[in-house]
Amino acid sequence: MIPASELILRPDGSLYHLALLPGQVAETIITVGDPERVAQVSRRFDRVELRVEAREFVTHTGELDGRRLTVISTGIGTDNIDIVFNELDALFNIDLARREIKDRLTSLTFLRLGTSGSFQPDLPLDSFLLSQAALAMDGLLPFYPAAGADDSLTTSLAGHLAEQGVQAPVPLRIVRPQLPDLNWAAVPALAHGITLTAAGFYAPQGRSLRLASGLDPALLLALRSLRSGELRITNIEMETAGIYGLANALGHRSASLSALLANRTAGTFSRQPAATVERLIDQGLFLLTGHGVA
Ligand code: R1P
Ligand code: URA
Repeated sequence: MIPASELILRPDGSLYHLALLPGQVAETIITVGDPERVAQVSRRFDRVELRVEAREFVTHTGELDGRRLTVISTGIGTDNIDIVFNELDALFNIDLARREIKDRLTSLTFLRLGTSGSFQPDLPLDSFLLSQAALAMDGLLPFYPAAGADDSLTTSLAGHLAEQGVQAPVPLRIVRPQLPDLNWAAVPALAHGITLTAAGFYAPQGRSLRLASGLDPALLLALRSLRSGELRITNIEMETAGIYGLANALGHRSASLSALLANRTAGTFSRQPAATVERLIDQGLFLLTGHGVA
């Protein structure tokens, strides 16, 4: 039996942070960072059956073209991914009344629709990218031994950094997800790559405003020049490694689709971020349901 201090429930039996009850969430879940993006997604549903809001976690469940979908905001960062993924998994795979892990586990499908900064000069602003893998530079995954790592990619990264004579500020590992079986080829000009997940937006991504970033520019250059077959580090954001690691550990499928709003090599930012995010939502829903145009 899982004690009350570990699996915390509200008086109505819902989960402590997400305020959700079993049955309220679909097996296909879209995660977004920005709570306002939840309604932007669910506005496209044919009907919405549930709206719940708790802190930065806004959840809408509904249906589009006969497919039940949930969209939930995680807020920013992998610390929130820890909460969202554990509590969503508990909704399906723990008997909350008996506080016991169920015998039959449900495998969920996650699709992150988020924004990101391009890490390579040839990836244009306002284009879309599928994360084939994620490089964790945040700090969550060491707490989850079951998150695993892609040993070959992680070893080639370590070798590359050693060759360049640079060191990372935290231990680095690359995780590869079980991608959902979706028709990725239908998304026009979709780039693929390894997504770097950082512990913050400013110094941890190499940005300096009034405070100089302690991220070694030589490390950034070395990360940018890593090549492993077709793969390279393409973009930087704040959730994907947590999503991929926790989804793997819990037995779920996950994919992270990013709109590249900043180009960190050119120092530029999208002139149409809102329109680009709307297009990203259309693409995500097209992938999951076939609804709309790619
Ligand atoms: C930073 O501005 C936020 O934007 C990105 C980052 O991962 C971080 O959460 O994603 P979202 O647009 O989904 O929030
Ligand atoms: N989100 C990030 O985390 N970084 C960027 O540069 C853009 C969006």
